[in-house]
Amino acid sequence: MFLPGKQLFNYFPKIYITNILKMSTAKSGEFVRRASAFRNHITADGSSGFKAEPNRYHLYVSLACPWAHRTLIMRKLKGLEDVISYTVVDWLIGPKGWNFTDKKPKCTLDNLNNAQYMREIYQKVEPGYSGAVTVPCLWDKKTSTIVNNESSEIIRMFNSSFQELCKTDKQRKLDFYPENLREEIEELNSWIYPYINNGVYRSGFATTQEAYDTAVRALFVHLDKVEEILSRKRYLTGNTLTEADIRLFTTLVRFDTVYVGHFKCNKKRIMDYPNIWGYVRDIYQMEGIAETVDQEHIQKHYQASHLKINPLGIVAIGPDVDFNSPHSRKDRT
Ligand SMILES: N[C@@H](CCC(=O)N[C@@H](CS)C(=O)NCC(=O)O)C(=O)O
Repeated sequence: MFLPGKQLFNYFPKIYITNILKMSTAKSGEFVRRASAFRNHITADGSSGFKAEPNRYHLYVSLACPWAHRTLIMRKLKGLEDVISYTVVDWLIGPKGWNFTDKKPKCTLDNLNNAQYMREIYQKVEPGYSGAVTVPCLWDKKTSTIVNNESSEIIRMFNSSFQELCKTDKQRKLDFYPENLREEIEELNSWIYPYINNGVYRSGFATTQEAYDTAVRALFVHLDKVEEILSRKRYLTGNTLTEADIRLFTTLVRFDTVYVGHFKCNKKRIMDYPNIWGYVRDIYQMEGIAETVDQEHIQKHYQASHLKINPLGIVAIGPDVDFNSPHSRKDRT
């Protein structure tokens, strides 16, 4: 069955495609991501109104989502598993957006707010809220509000505001945004975010050939740039992992299994870049990382939820990617 243009809209209930359409507003067919609405900060001393305290904050995440994945990785690396709890949404975005279920592996009901849909949580905080209902979403159990729903800010808070609460001394000392590398990290983020992290979405959600061509070409120009950097360094800034690597990793680990096919990012696979491919396995095999990666949620979410670009919602079988295969990057500086 082929359902072009209007027919597609008639065949599938409109609601299924509103999430994507809401984000894709530019006339040129270019995908535009909406800004996150909640931007408060947790601080160690509580001067912001949100003090870093054990068992006070809760994350709502999707295991499929690369932005939410960043927060789970930072939580793990900093040893905050007993400090920050989390709930995993259904991997399928249905008619009313993210929902909760306990009928699918690793998905959980919302035992905190007893919501059926994620949007209820946003609307509880802001009645009539009509902005983007996204994950990750950092919830404050003490004041019953959303602290922040912007992953780049949540990972910075986890990195530096919870120092007294990290599980081990070693984890407390880990700094993924160190003073001496900040300028370099910001420079990396400034092109990795638009051209790679968001670039895969800009390719996949483009609604004109021109918008797709522009996005996908820029994506591969910048992957080439990453490949060159990683031919010289173990991680993006040298021999230590930083937030720039965490932010890039969550896109790379989804690339061959989903973005190549579903988002038409198929000029090359990550496996075709020797240095990037080694780097992905290097990070994947670090302690605690593999358990944050769920390819079932990743593959099913994208392909079954984005019916505008995959109208029948059929989830592709592969490919088989062995993230545990040996890499030889340990001796790099
Ligand atoms: N800027 C946000 C983006 C988060 C985001 O877009 N999350 C997606 C999942 S990958 C989402 O929740 N989308 C919900 C929807 O499209 O309705 C961040 O980095 O935290």
